[in-house]
Amino acid sequence: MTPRSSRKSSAGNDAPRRADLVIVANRLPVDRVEAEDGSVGWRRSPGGLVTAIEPVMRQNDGAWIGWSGAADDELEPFVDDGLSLVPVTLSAAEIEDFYEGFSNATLWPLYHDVVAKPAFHREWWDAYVRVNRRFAERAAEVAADHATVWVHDYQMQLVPAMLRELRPDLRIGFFLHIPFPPTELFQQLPWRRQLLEGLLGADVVGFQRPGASANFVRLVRQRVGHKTHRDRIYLPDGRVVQAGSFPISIDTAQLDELARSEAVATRAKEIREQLGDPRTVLLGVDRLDYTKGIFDRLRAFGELLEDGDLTVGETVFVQVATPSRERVEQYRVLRDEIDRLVGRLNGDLGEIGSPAVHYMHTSYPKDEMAALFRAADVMVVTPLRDGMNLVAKEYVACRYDGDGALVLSEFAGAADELRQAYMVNPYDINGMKQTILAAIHASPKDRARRMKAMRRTVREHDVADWARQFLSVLADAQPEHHKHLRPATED
Ligand code: GDG
Repeated sequence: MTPRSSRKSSAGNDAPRRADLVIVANRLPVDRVEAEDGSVGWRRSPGGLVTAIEPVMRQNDGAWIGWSGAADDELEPFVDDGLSLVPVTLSAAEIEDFYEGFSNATLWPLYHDVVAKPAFHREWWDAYVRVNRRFAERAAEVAADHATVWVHDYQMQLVPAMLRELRPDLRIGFFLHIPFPPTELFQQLPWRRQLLEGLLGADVVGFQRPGASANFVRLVRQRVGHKTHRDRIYLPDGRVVQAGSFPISIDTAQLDELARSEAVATRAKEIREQLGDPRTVLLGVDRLDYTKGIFDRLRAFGELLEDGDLTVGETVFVQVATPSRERVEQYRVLRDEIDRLVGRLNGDLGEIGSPAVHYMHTSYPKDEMAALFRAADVMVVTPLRDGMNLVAKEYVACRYDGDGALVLSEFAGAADELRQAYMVNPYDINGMKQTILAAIHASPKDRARRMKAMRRTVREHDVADWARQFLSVLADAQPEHHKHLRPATED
């Protein structure tokens, strides 16, 4: 991947001023890049979160607190392209216990319907508490009086309460990017009460879907014993915590523009040629994660070929699986399983020059992704459980031509909004096979009608809109002693 922009950091010289808006997330929004001359710079990581929050950060002297991604990185706060970044150091042992352990081998599977078995280890929990406290202390130092702090995701669930204890003057919001499980599953956690109390330090606790928000409120009532009314929680000290759903989105206009570019159009055409000009291109794009349903989706496709409903060469499946969490055991096992399945499908069903599945275990730049989206007749997004799934929305944003069909799991948050997709239950292989066939054989008119409606949805609700909505609900929370953020100005 070529760096989109790489700038030298100004470490040390530009310690951030105390900020009126502080973002707390596990990772900083930049990756370290080393130039050929050995000098170190930073490249903005791709991703909607930073794009969405950047304007309001700039308007409010915002600061972003997060980990650099490397072990034992002792970095001073620095300014990168006008954004104040405040690194938090993690030791190699903390990466193992807090990040790979409690975050990704306990919480991640538990919050995704236990599609893999969560592991519970007390030393992982201890590291989670320790690291959350470090983030909270950093936020307490950086936030100006009465500032707004927006805490993100499952790695940081104790930060709101820890921060409130240190700085009761702050307005604190929390947003969970992944699902929040039903009470029956959450109860398994030996530290269930501590996590709920951690979240209750926030004024607003946001989720992707209304069901997740309802799960949280119910759990607080049952486990912590607080009074609740609809999506409000009444704490004994008089504070009110507001829960709610804020479905995240993408930078629709930016993707639409990229997809329309000459370079992407040319590349999309080239991709189809390289695939042997098949009649139908099916595409999957996912982090290589067991929640994404890659295995069952490829199995369904293999059976369609075996049954004779589809023909190798005429129909191809392109699966991009971005490497992810490779040091976590369950991810290594999954990689082997997919490798074996793809090998079997291509060995049994492929022909010389025409493999059944084109499997790429790699990550691509944004413009290559846009070209793949444009080249694909059917996008297959079949997670077993997913907070939202941005890939589904990105596919829609790239199809300005009004063509293309989206096959979408009803267990992805995106299913609430992209209702005109071809919906599947990813556990039902026969149902998935039928729906994939229906998407392939749909009339251009039907595809265009569905795509038009879905495009309207992602145009009307983009990531900037998501950030605005969350921050405006947060701004209305407990107004009496808080400072108001300045809205982002349009430029
Ligand atoms: C979590 C939640 C929620 C993937 N491969 C490449 C690449 N990507 C980009 C996609 C998309 C993003 O990564 C993945 O986002 P998803 O939403 O699909 O999934 P998670 O990573 O699991 O994200 C999820 C999300 O947080 C936001 O709240 O929707 O439910 O699990 O943007 O395009 N981008 C590039 N090359 C790749 O190879 N450039």
